[in-house]
Amino acid sequence: MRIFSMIALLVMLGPIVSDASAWEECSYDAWVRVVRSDGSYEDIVPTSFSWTTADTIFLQPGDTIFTDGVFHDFLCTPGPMTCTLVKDHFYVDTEPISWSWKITEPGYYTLHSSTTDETVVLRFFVNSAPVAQLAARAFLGGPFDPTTMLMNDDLRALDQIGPTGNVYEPLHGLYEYDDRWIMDIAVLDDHGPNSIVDYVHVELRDASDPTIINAQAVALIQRDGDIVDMDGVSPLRIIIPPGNYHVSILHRNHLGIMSADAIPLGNGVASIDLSDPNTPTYGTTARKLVNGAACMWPGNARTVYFIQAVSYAGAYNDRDAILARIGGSIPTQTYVGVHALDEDLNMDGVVKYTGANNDRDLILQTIDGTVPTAVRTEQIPW
Ligand SMILES: [Ca+2]
Ligand SMILES: [Ca+2]
Ligand SMILES: [Ca+2]
Repeated sequence: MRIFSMIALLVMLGPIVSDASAWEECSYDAWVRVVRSDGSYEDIVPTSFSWTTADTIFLQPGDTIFTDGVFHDFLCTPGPMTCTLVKDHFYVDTEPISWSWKITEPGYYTLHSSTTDETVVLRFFVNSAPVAQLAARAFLGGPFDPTTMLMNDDLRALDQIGPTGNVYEPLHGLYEYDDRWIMDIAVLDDHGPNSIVDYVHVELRDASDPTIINAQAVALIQRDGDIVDMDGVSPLRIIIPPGNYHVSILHRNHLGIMSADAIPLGNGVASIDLSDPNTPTYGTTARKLVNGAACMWPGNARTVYFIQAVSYAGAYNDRDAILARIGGSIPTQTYVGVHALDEDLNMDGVVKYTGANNDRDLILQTIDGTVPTAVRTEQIPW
């Protein structure tokens, strides 16, 4: 959890105000407008310059606070906002001075106002960021072994997993890359069934309109299916206001899944086991049943933005991606990458088109084998 130190932004009124009427004038003239990244806004007018008055709002990067008033001086201390002077009217009390404050860290911001004899002070406090903890579980069908009921961790053992979560493009649109998604390399040591298999991508989606992605994070998945934070053991921490959310699990070469239900997040650790066939998922046959375990469908060797699918033939098919990776003409060729490769569908560290443990067969299994033109589409709403 990130806890920010208190930040104080001081707004000082002109030096000549020392009687009660001046405070009234100031409180009347001053306003604070919060403009959201989507362009919507709300005004927060301090109703009383007293420490008992506080407005608390959740702000994210992209949001901006504008202040306007008869203030004549500012002090901006380094913190989770950057400030920019928009319009400066030093020593002119009759016209407002405008500043904008760009939010650079998500969190609950509390505005307090107060006065001293000659100074109006507006202070923005940043509380600890609202962090939901999620203990989710899922299986990736490609590396899943039905005899051990664990996933293989060959990519980890072969040193093909890098220490940064920025290993692949976002699957469902843009996300802000975050320094949090870097791990200590010791996380990739052998931890038995808790060893790391790969990165996954977790989305929290809106309870009433699950096409809306409210928050997303990079996470790690252990051999036994636990989805954990960058320390390799803890429940995933996601910055989001408390509420109910659908949970989506995405992986770079599997079809993503989303919980059918919105689950409460924000108080304590929320759990959801999407490897349990009894936990309902959105859509139809969103997972592959293997020996009683519900696995994410493997075979997405080629990612096409937004609508993920596994196909064997036709435009952007996944089979051709494997063929191209091994050189394009000799099917018995194999390819061993330095880093994890999307075409390595069973995640054993080798891209293989034919023969034992080849990657191509997983595509056929996912599209049900008999009709090569069949396509399996990810069951996540758009
Ligand atoms: Ca575990
Ligand atoms: Ca595909
Ligand atoms: Ca492989």
